[in-house]
Amino acid sequence: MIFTTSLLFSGLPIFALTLIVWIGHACFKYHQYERMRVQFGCSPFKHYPSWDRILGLDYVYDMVKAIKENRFLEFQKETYSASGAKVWRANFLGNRMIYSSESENMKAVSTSHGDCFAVEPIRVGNGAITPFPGRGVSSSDGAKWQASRDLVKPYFDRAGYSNLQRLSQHVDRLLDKIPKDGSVIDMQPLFQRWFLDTSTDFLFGETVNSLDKPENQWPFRDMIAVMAGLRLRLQLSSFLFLHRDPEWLAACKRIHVFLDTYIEKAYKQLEDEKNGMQATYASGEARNDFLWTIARQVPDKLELRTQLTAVWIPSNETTSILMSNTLFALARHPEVVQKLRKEILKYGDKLLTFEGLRSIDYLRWIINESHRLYPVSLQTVRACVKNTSLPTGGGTHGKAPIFCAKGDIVHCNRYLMHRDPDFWGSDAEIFRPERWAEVRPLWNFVPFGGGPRICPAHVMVDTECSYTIFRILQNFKAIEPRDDEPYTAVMRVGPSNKNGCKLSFVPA
Ligand code: HEM
Ligand SMILES: *[C@@H]1O[C@H](CO)[C@@H](O)[C@H](O)[C@H]1NC(C)=O
Ligand SMILES: *[C@@H]1O[C@H](CO)[C@@H](O)[C@H](O)[C@H]1NC(C)=O
Ligand SMILES: *[C@H]1O[C@H](CO)[C@@H](O)[C@H](O)[C@H]1NC(C)=O
Repeated sequence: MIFTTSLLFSGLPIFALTLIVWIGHACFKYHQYERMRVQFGCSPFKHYPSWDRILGLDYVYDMVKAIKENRFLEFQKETYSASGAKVWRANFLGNRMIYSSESENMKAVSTSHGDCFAVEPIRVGNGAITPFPGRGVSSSDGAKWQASRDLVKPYFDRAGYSNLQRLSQHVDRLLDKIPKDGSVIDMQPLFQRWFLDTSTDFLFGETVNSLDKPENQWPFRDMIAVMAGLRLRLQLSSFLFLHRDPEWLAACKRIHVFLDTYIEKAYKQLEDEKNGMQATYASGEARNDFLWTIARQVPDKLELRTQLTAVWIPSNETTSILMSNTLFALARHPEVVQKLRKEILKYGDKLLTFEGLRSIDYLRWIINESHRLYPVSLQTVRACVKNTSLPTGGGTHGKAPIFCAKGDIVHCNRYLMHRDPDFWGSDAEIFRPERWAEVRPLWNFVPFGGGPRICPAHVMVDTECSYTIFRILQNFKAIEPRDDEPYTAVMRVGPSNKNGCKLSFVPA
């Protein structure tokens, strides 16, 4: 007892000294921050009303709780209304986080102020996605990013317009799996298998055909583990070193082995090509998949695997979720289905082409409306790498420029922007494709981001989605919802519906 008390007393001065130094340091940093803010001509802006302003533990706790309870989207809404602003900041484990649902800030981060922001510090710098993808197009900045972007761009520019022929066989298989007797089917897992099949076909030149052979779904299950791990790792940010996850590493390893099989085959075919043997698919058609397009420019196997994963990772849980959400909404709006079916029947049996699909306005409105209400990617997140300002969010009216310091992490929230009644009107929460007849939202609607880092797959995604919806409604005249649950987002890397998409179909 005497021992501990004396220890306590002898420890006290050191504790007090540490505290004083620490408080002094915090004051100094605050002072510097304020000085820079004024220098940049910026106004103060709101702080999230948390009681722990040092580590933000109450905020962290609330966020983790919301994710666990599948209330992350509601949490986003609540935090914005709690701070009473469209732009605010919070302390998250010692990092200053800026949250914005203003389109002007989204635009600045993505375009004009782009060089003040980076993704590497949040995706690679802290080890969040190493040992997974290394530095490819979605995880690098500067010259490395530009080189990777140049490497992958030509494929996507072409694929958006030209893959319908190959897409059709996957959609045929999907249509086969939809019951014709009206029995209930959950479309979400079916779309996931469909997407795994199309994306392995387009990216690696060979489909895993999981629609016919569900046991081939394992990369999909490993990817779920990888993505779920990733989300946690991204959230943990600077505390990542505390987190060890052998399961996650094992899933990463299996995915690597999976990719290496394709890579080795591509290298082998490149060798054969030198000897005059053209690389073809089983059908006899010349190879033109993503891997094949980039393999000849990337002779290093590790680098090639990195470039592949950096494209494969952001593709995960995207197109499939977009399609599932679209059908979820369609099933609940029979009048929209009937109107769309009229357009589809009007198109008739003509060969379905990219231009043909683009000519059906109502189909495009529906897909935009689905992107708007259920954005597959919730936010654009960037680390600030150079002191700068953002155009709006400060001052008494929340419209003055705000200061963004090096090290701050900016979150531009798409979900709230897409449902902002100030822009979309009082029916912002309602699925109403007709609104696209008038509205021209520019930066208020950015499902794929914008500027130089816009999703390179955006044309391909919308083509695949319109094609598939077209084919489904060509074959079925009505879609009925078969569960009463509301859309409940569960978070992996993006949100997907916890209850899936249970429907029944009426054949045409
Ligand atoms: C519904 C489908 C999809 C949506 C909504 C979507 C959305 C996005 C968004 C918002 C970004 C970030 C843009 C930014 O940081 O400003 C992005 C980046 C990216 N997406 Fe997609 N995406 C989808 C599907 C895909 C698919 C299928 C692929 C690949 C096959 C893909 C590949 C990429 C890549 C490689 C990047 C990184 C680009 C860069 O940093 O330069 N995406 N996507
Ligand atoms: C950036 O702003 C911080 C204040 O947050 C300041 O301490 C630092 O000196 C500034 N850096 C530059 C290069 O001006
Ligand atoms: C759908 O949204 C995109 C932006 O992603 C826009 O360019 C396009 O005009 C919209 N389509 C229609 C038919 O309004
Ligand atoms: C990726 O993993 C997700 C689960 O998060 C799964 O739904 C999807 O099929 C996978 N897709 C690809 C192309 O790997």
